[in-house]
Amino acid sequence: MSYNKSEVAFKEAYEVIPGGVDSPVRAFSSVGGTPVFIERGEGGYLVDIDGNKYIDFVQSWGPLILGHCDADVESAVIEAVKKGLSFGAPTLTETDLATEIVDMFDSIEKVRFVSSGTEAVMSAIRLARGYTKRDDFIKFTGCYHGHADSLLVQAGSGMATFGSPSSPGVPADLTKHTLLATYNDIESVKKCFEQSEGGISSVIIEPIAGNMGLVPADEEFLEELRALCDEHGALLIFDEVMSGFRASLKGYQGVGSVKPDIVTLGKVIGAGMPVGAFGTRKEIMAELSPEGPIYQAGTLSGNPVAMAAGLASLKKLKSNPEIYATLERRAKRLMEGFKEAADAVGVPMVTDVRGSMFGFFFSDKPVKNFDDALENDSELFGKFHGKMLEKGVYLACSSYETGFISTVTTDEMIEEAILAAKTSLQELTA
Ligand code: KE4
Repeated sequence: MSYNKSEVAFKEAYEVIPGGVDSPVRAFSSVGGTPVFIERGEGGYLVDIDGNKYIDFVQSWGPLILGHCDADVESAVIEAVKKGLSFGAPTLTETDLATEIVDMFDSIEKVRFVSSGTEAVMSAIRLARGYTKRDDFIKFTGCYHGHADSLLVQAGSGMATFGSPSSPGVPADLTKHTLLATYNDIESVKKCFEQSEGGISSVIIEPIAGNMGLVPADEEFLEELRALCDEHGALLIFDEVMSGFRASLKGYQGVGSVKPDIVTLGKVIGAGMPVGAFGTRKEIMAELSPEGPIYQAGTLSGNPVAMAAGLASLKKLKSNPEIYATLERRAKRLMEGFKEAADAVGVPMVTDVRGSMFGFFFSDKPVKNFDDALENDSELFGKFHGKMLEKGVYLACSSYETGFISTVTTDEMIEEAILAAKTSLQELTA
């Protein structure tokens, strides 16, 4: 494959955009090489500006569950565009999409739309703080919830559970109320509750973590988390920006039984357009402006074109819920094939699947938390990523991301990717 045009494009982009990209992970920093610049999507494929075609397992980091240029989503967007791009006033489509989400998520009675997952999480944290009148909240190392200041934290010093900024530009004052616990470790959560002087407003977790690789939480751990929140009067926030409509039609709640208080959503509900959302029961949402005192706003929140895209996408998924069984079967077949490829050359690999989400680590031990994930052979992952790209398979460009199957990822594409994995690993271990 030739990447000449992408190499030139990357240099040009670098002159006017930091790192040449508008979101850091896209720069291929952790896998090496030049990020390919995309010309267009075609169903389950991406085509780059050099004309190379790839089976797309990234799908814009989750949103494109129906694949690229889905006819129904496209016509809904075009119809909406012809009426205008934005009004800054209520539209019926917002109510329609909100109704779909309320119908699908038992724990959501009312929902507010925003323009990104970051905004959804930032607003949910504020809502929980305002509702409980407490400032501290708990997050888990390895979970990513967007780039709002109080969520950019890393483990503090020593035994302290209080986070310190993980990025320059984030004042310590803005992370001193963020406590860090270990995923799947309930004792670490209890410690946070004990160390919080003012009390915990919320515990936020990805119930199916997709930002340290795919690492689902143990059901028993989530049950204990629910009980702890109830005991202390803290709100449990499930960040389903990624897992919502990806693990099942109801996200985690379609495959697990623990009920959160607040849910954050994004990605699939915009079908590729900028949409985030957060929702919970009415008595909590009543605290949100303009009903209540907790402020939250957005010029393009509930944008009618984005709403039309999301509504068409959700309606299509809702009309065909059995598609999730097919998505999961294909994800399992892909991971089975990757595991066969690794076993054939004596390379350790662990894999996992939840609905249309899949993940694999070059590691010989089960991954239950971020420290486990960090033990994977990310150098081998980088080389594998490059080989697969050459063979026309577009995987997430980091060991700490999740892969996705779309409704237009066919069995043939799955087998093609498995063959590419086999030859790539043979070449890498020869
Ligand atoms: P956005 O602000 O990027 O729309 O959403 C933030 C977010 C919140 N919560 C979860 C569980 C998420 O996965 C995300 C964003 N996911 C990453 C992919 N791991 C977006 C890709 C990127 O940062 O470019």
